[in-house]
Amino acid sequence: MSQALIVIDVQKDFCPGGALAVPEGDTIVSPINALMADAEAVILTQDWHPSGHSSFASSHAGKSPYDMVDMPYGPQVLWPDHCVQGRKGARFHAGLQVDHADLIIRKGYNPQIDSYSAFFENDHATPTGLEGYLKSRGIDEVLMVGLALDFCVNFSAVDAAKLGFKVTVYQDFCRAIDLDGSLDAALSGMKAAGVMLETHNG
Ligand code: VGL
Ligand code: ZN
Repeated sequence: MSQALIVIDVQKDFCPGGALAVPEGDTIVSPINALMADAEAVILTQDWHPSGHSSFASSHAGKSPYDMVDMPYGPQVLWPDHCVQGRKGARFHAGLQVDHADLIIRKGYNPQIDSYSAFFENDHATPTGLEGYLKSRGIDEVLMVGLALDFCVNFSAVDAAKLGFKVTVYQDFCRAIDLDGSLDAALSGMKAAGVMLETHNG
């Protein structure tokens, strides 16, 4: 079996001081660096939205961050503007050793649709290309870490399991946003999908 480490969205805007800060998001950077140093294959994802993206509350009159809206592809949380293409907040955390990466996959660049998952946009149909990349490299097993556990890690892990990959998430190498019970829902959804939730240092 060939395994890839997929590091989800360890970007400035998801760390303390960022536009959509995940509590303690920066504490996972050093442990992830150590994990990357020993991995067979390393893929980083980068949330990468055009300004005025439809997932931003600022793009919807009268709406505030964390309100819900109905999009053609289903319900969508509205976020503060974050990870805008080319801006500082979209950069990887400065301590992340990006030189370890074989591939950096960007997502969320389509103005009309959000993309939490590293594999599909939020319509669950438009592929990012990552499935083909992994399969053509002969990778059948993925280990996922990063931000945020209840959104992008969750969607990526569930999609990977549905696509037939063996999936492990190291929970202690992730941090969550935890919006209205989203963390508990994500943990049970991942378990139901066959994702193995593990603690690496525990
Ligand atoms: C994410 C909300 C919006 C994430 C990305 O990386 O979990 N969450 N965009
Ligand atoms: Zn985003």
